Amino acid sequence: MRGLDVCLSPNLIDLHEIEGRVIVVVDILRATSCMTAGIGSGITEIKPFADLDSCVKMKEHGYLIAGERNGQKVEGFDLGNSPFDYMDPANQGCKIAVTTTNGTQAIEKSLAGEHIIIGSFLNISAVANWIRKKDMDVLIVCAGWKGKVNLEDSLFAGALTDMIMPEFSPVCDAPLVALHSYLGMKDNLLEHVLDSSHARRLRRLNISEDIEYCLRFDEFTVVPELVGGALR
Ligand code: 3SL
Repeated sequence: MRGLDVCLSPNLIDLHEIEGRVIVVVDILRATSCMTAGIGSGITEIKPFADLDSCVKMKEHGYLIAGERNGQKVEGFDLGNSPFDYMDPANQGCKIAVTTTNGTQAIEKSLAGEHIIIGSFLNISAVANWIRKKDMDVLIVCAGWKGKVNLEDSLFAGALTDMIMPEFSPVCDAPLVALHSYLGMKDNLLEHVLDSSHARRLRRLNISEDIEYCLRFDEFTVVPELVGGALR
C-alpha cells in the first residue's frame, strides 16, 4: 500500500521523505487557494518565488507581480494575495510571479519532490483523484505560519487524508492528528478557522470574505503542478 505522510510545518521538513513522492503543498490562507483560483480562472502560469527581489525581476519579463508580507500587499506590486485578485477577469490570460510569507517558502522547500502539486479546499476532490492515479507515496506539506503549525492547513491535510485513506497507509502519526482534527471540526469548519491565529490576523486587516471563500470545497477541478519553475 502507498504511504501517506503530513509535514505539519516547513520547519519539520527534514524529518520527512521528499524524494520520489508526490508533494501536495497547502497554504489555505491564502497562497495555494489563490494559485488554484488563478489557474482555474485562466491565469496561464504562476511562478512562485521565496524572495521579493526575484519576484520583482519578473516584471521585466512580462509577468504581473503578486506579493504579500504579513498579510498585506507588497507596496508597488500589481496584486496582493487575494483569490479575488487572481480571479479578476482583467488578469486572465496573464502570467503571474508571486512571493508570499509562507506559501511560496513551502513550495521552495518541497522542490526535491517528484511531483509538486497545489492543494486547497477549492480543488480538494481533484487533488484526491490526481494522487489516486499516481502509483507513488504522498507527502502533504503544510505552509503553516513562520515555521509554526496552523489550523487551516492541518485541517486540509485531514480532509485529504479522509478522502484517500482507504488506499494509503499513514507513515507516522501526523496524518492521524490531521484526520481526527478535521473529523472533529468538519461540521463547523468556518467557525473553527475563524478562531485560528491567521484568520484573526486577516480579520484585523479587514480581510474576511477571502477566509470564507478559501474554505469552499471543489470550486475548481484544476490541479496546478510545478513544472520548470512554473505552476500550470
Ligand atoms: O503566508 C502566505 O503564504 C500567505 O498566504 C499569507 S496571507 O494569507 O496572504 O496573509
